[in-house]
Amino acid sequence: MTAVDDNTVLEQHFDATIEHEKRIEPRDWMPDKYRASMIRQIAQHAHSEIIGMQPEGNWITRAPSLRRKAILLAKVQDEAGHGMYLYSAAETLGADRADLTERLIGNRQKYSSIFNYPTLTYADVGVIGWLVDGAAICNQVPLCRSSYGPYARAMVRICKEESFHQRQGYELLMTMMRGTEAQREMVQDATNRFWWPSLMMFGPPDDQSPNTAQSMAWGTKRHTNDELRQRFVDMSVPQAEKLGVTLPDPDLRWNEVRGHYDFGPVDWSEFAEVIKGNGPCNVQRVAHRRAAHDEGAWVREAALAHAAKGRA
Ligand code: BYC
Repeated sequence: MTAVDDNTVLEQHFDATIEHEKRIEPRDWMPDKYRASMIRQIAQHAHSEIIGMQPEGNWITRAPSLRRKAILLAKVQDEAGHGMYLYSAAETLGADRADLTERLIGNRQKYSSIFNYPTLTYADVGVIGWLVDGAAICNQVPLCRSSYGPYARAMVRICKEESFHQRQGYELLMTMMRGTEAQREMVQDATNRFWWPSLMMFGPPDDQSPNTAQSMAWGTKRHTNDELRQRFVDMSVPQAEKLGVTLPDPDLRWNEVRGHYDFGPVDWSEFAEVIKGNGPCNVQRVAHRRAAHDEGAWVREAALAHAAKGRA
């Protein structure tokens, strides 16, 4: 058999695996483009978890009570854990973790746009739990069925923890809404600031999403960006009503015919600016990550020296 025949057989086996909804595992042959796309998707997700520690971490030292501080510390640590599983999942594809970090701090790989917005009050911690973790769950639960095995399995645990995060955010907001007028205003203000950026988390509209069609064909994406955005809006409206906050969209209304909520236009020019690096906090987020990486150099050196000594 020639090399060309070999490749055809491998490709047919890969296609059949995808068609039968079976998993691709690290030892399996996969097309180079599938490998590259999975590294891209997993790295962007891992970077989001790591950069996502910053906006909430900003409030750890100023949490309003010991209980809230313990909860927030645990949540931020969970995000670090998610980042670690995801970098490990990327390594199963041959990616190098140090190289991925270099790409993040060199602005050569993306992380979620949502983390480029500032957290101005403690209500932001609650709204991030409610809306940002809520959007993440909406996006990531279907990814538990990703065709790439290690990513799908990592997603199961991550989604369980994200669900818990979402509940803690909602509980914090419920408590604030039962508090003073000033606290209710803080919750409304945080909702106003985070609503539209949360809708942007799902990515560009389907007709402007270069990766969706191929990722759906490979089973590395199970729904389109617009489908998931709609699902999130439908899920959030009753939650906002129960909470007693108004979502900042005058066009939001139930559409009997579609069986979904209609909503107003997302400002895609703002999204484009944020992913280009021009959001309110992009520079600060990457600089902070770069400084932490530099300051941790001695720890990496010590760990490597210890490992080398163990082998000697
Ligand atoms: N921000 O063709 P498209 C979390 C990029 S939650 C920045 O639609 P795709 C957390 C996209 O990467 C957030 N960039 O892409 C939650 C692509 O650029 P590249 C992380 C975005 O891959 C709470 C280009 O735009 N979750 O971590 O089909 C607390 C065109 O887009 C964004 C995940 O990453 C955005 N919002 O779909 C703590 C889940 N949207 O890569 C942490 C896994 C799009 O070609 N990822 N882009 O340079 C996914 O599901 C998909 O990758 C996306 C994008 C839905 C994000």
